[in-house]
Amino acid sequence: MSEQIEVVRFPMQIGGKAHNPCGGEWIGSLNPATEEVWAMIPRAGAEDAEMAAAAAHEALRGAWAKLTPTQRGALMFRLADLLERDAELLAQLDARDNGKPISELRKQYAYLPQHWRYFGGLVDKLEAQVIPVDRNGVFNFTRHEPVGVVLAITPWNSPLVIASWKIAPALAAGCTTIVKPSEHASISTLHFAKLVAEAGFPAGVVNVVTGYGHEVGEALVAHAKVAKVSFTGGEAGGRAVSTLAAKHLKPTVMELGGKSPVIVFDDADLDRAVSTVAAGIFSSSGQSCVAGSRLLLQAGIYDEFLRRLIDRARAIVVGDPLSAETAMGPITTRAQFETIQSHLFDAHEQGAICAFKGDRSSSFPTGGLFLPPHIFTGVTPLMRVWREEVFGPVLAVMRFETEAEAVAIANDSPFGLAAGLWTRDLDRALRLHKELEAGTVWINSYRGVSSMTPLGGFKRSGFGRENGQEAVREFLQTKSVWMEYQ
Ligand code: TXE
Repeated sequence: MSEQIEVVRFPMQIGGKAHNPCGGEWIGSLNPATEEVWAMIPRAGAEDAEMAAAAAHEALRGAWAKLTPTQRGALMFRLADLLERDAELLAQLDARDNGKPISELRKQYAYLPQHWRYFGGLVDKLEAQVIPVDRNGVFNFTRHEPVGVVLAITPWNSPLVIASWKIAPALAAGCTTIVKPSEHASISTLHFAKLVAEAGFPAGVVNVVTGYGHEVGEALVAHAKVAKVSFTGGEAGGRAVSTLAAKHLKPTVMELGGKSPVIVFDDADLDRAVSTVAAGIFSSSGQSCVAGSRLLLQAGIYDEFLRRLIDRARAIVVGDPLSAETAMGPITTRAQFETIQSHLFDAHEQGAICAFKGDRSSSFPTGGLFLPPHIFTGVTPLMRVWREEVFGPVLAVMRFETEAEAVAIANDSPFGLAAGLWTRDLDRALRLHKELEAGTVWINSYRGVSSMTPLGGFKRSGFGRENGQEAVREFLQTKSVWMEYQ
């Protein structure tokens, strides 16, 4: 803690200006690789929330609405250029703030400008309808209007990417925004807010307010000027936010994680499947909403697949997130680290067999929130490691015999975010993708995400969609206009 004197303070951005917390309090942001404070973020409260809501609301009917859609799109393109310019800086910030490996961050930030260009390109293509209503002398048409001020509440695992999944379509719809990033990883979003100002967006279009969920987060959710909330995070936070939003009759988009199954049939391309299954669970140290954390192997390939998967997992370098060779960095927060430890403890207690436990790179100094990859076999359907989201590098494996059995096991979960399917049999792929209860199904692939196609959950994984044109529709409301003539 003595290091705090050295660390940089990152102000919020409200109404186009740098803004320090009204209450004067700051939160230390920890580098999970060292568990030392490396930066300070504002601990915002109700007064800051009020200022952000006022700024966003003023811009909604004011400067933002006065621009033509094409002009709004042009600003989003300019922002994309700045994101391209600062991609390496943003990757470096996140690597320190949430511990994601730099190699993975560089890929994310190389793609992010394209995301902004996709939504910037949609702004002036939101066409509405002329409806031939069943009356004479009536001209009826629809308009798509922005829902209002959108609050984006984001988690720590991919802070700016997930914020962009929410803000870019909201801006494309003509909304203004307030982002409340996770208190554990706010820095890249705070830097992003500076780029928004540099791009020339009118003041108040994007505001970033940092602090704790139960403090400023709740103040923002309840605020009368906030029209809709888009949330990504855990089930407890999601339930608190959607309950509060419901109390104020506010709609929400919820992305709440999962326990996604990956089914590998005997006829699968094992080389591709093994490396993709490993990346699907161990990338980001398993701290990914779509992590493929339940592996179902058909009996004929079970032993061989497991052997190859263990070889693959053994080759994963766990260590310094800033090293280009690192494939797995630390767990982002101590609370999450301890949650994962409790899952590991319960897995052993409930009789699962730890078929593999990896090791961290010997070149990395001790300390930090590092956890190696774990693979459990001998898992049964009621075990916690099979049912609950671990959000860590922990894979649970089960054997199956038939197609019907695989689908039944896969669907026996309260979650429904994603599912993977490995087979060379086209008939089977076409049959089964419909059976799987998941918002995304990857066939002979896993974890592909694009700005252009919707992402979201079935069942308790959430509701509403991010990405694709559906994401813009989340932030539009339709007006029906009637004109009579003689
Ligand atoms: O997330 P939280 P946590 C899962 C994962 C993990 C668990 C908890 O299983 O173990 O969630 O993680 C804000 N009002 N995922 O506790 O609390 C909070 O400040 C307003 C899945 O870190 O859900 C942060 O900005 N805001 C996941 C955001 O919600 C509130 C990604 C997410 O934090 C709030 C991360 C409140 N009452 C964790 N409570 C995914 N879906 O990808 C919290 N927040």
